[in-house]
Amino acid sequence: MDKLDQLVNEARTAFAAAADGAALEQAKARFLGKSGLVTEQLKALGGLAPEEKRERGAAINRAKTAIEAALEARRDSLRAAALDAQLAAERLDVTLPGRGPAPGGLHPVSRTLERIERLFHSIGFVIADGPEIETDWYNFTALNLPPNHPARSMQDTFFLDGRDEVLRTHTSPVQIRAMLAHAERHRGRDIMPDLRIIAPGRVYRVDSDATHSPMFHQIEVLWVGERVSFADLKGVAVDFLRQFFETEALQVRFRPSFFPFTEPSAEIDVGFMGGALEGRWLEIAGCGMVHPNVLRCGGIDPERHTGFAFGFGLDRLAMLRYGVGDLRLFFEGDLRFLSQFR
Ligand code: 2U9
Repeated sequence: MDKLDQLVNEARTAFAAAADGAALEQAKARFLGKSGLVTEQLKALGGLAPEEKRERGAAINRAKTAIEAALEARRDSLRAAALDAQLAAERLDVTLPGRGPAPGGLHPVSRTLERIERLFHSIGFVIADGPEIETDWYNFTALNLPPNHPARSMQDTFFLDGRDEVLRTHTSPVQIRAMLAHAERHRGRDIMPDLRIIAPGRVYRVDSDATHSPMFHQIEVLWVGERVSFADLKGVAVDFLRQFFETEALQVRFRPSFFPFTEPSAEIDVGFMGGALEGRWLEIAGCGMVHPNVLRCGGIDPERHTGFAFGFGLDRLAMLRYGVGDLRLFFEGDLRFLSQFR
């Protein structure tokens, strides 16, 4: 075989062996580059006679054209292979159904709150709210916790730097505000209608573990009127708890306790008959008759009116209702947890 034919064959083989663009460009340099094999042939023309030089030159140019054609063909086939690979990798099944927006749902604590609000609304209670940043007076003093009173340390408080304000540690200040507004509305009249409110909302305490969060939700229930008694408190609380847990078989007990804002005071425990919690008493709420000092701070005459109050943690009720063991799950925003409540 002629030397030039051999060169063309070698180039074809080298181009075919190049697996990608970079390898192909290297092979090209070996044949067509400045010091490549074809250029070497052209340089060797110098020593030939004119007639021979023309013939040899034409033959080298034919060989060069053939090598260039082989190079272009290989470039095309590598480009086509790369495109095929990309198309295979990015393959789309356009017949698949679309993803669409994920359906949302109410947070389990919100669902529990809505349920409780409906229950109390059905027996004539109105929902009240107020600020989460409270003055020391509304959060403590008006609730029978004067400055330097030892019971103030029962609640670990977030104080606001350099101000006479705190993040409210309970929703009780809402009730003080509601009593003051109610008393003002009916001032000078012979009769003050009963005040029946529930105060749900966020409260804050320096506390954090599986059953305590620095922010949690409380609901407090208040009924003020003439001759409101502990028997009314028991009736409303027991009725509410049986409706909430959807069982008439729920046992409820009142254990004497102490709170500065109520006198007498009690803890409310519930006992389940049947189910996973059978045989256990769970502390569920605190309660009592509103302390006369507290009524007075709310503008209500304790000689004429009495009231009961009870308070409980909304998150704790939601945990019991949905069987959630760690309070922190409610506040982490993890959709794997939350989507179970849709
Ligand atoms: C006014 C007067 C009295 C509300 C009450 C409790 C007892 C109580 C806790 C239960 C669990 C708070 O969420 S918790 O940590 N609450 O023990 N709450 S009596 O008494 C009031 C409220 C407002 C004007």
